[in-house]
Amino acid sequence: MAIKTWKNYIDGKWVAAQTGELFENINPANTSEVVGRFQRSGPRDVQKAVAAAHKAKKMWRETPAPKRAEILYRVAEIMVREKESLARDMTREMGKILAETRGDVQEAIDLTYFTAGEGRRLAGETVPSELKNKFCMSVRMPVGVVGCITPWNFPLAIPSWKLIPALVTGNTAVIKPAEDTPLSVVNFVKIFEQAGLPPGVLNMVTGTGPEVGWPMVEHPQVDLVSFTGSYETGSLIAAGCATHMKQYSLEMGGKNAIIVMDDANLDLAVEGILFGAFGTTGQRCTACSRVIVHRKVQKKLTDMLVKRARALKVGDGLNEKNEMGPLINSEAQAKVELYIRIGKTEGAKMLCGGAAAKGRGLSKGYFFQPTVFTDVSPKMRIAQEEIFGPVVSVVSCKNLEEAVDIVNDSKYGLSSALYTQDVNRAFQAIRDLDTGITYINASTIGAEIQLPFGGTKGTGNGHREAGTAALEIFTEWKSVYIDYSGKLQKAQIDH
Ligand code: UN1
Repeated sequence: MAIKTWKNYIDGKWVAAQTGELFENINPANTSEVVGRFQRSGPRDVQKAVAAAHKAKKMWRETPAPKRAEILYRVAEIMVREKESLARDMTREMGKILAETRGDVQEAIDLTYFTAGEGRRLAGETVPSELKNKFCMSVRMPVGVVGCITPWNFPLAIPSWKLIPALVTGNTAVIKPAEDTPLSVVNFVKIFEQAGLPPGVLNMVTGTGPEVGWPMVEHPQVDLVSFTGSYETGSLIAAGCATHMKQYSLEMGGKNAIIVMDDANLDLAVEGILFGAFGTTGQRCTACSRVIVHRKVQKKLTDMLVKRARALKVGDGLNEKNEMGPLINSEAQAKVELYIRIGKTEGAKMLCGGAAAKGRGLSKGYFFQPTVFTDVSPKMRIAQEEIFGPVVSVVSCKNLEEAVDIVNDSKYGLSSALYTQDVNRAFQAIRDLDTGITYINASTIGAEIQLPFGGTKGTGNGHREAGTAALEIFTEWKSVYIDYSGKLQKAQIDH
């Protein structure tokens, strides 16, 4: 099959990068397959895209929000129709199994239907004035041009978390997809085009962080940068945005934990740990990478877990029989291998996994065995640092208070979970776990789009995506005072 070359999307046209350079998108399950060629763009392409977004700003913010939303509803409808091919392209470019890529597309569909509803809400407040014959209200205004920098682990869902609320609230946007998953964003952009989004409202520039992402951060006409990715890149972006005094929202790492108490339904807990630790090959910001288990049930739980982890079918995500796909690329594999060595050196006990997965059909991909470490102490690096691979560390605890302290002893605060039958303990944990998301008797993953998504501490900068919380990122409040008294009235001073 001929390898396709994809272009950038600027001002409603598909255009080649000014650099004249391309990069290849490789299937991580079969590295001899090139999924497509994409523009390796540079700062001049970013300039063109931002200029188009800037030019479209006035027209788009003056388009009534319900009309903007109508286009987005069409986007959702097209995604419903194309769900299967979107999922297949996604599995080819990033490896997660089809069940999960279908879920990723579904998350984008749900988010789009839900958030497009804001077109007829976008509620502000009306409040009384302290003065006679004066009317007060607040309304939401767009921020301007939004620069979106998106990751490869949720190639469609996360771009939708940014683009849909940005566009329904009247912003225009430039998106830079992760180098590992540009095809899913190209597919998304084609859907916006088909749905009738006017030129310039959404622009896409593919390429690397330093060559495309950074020029977006530095560009004076980008008013807001919305980023999901690593803590290290996030702090660079924060510093860049601070220097240029622009707004930013960051969604970064996690070191998410599942607590299993001695009264827990262990079968259910094991299901949750498997889904959390090995779903998406552990490459989610919400992945379960620590299990904090009550010492009374530690042996039983780890035995059950290891048995199931060993039995997981690793392989190409396009084959529906497989339960876990490959890692994203060779750097990811090297990083996971490094943490396996670190865990061993630190004295943790590896119960299964720890190496590349071998076997029929696995030689050409970045497949890795599901790995379980036990006898992990909370301060070990494997219990503190984000690994982003199929590795879970089991730490024992003597009671819930200690478990909560261990969970909270982390620079991140994205997601946490507790398995218990005791409603009192559950509520205590909900109060005390310092994370943006807490699950009771469910895994650390499985966020729904109508609720805020994000975390505390090093996971973000205080913002939340999805739900109605996303509006706080993508709009500016404007307070409006209408004085119909016919005279000069002074607040406070007239008191
Ligand atoms: C992420 O981990 O990067 O709850 C996003 C979940 C998904 C979203 C995760 N719905 O795991």
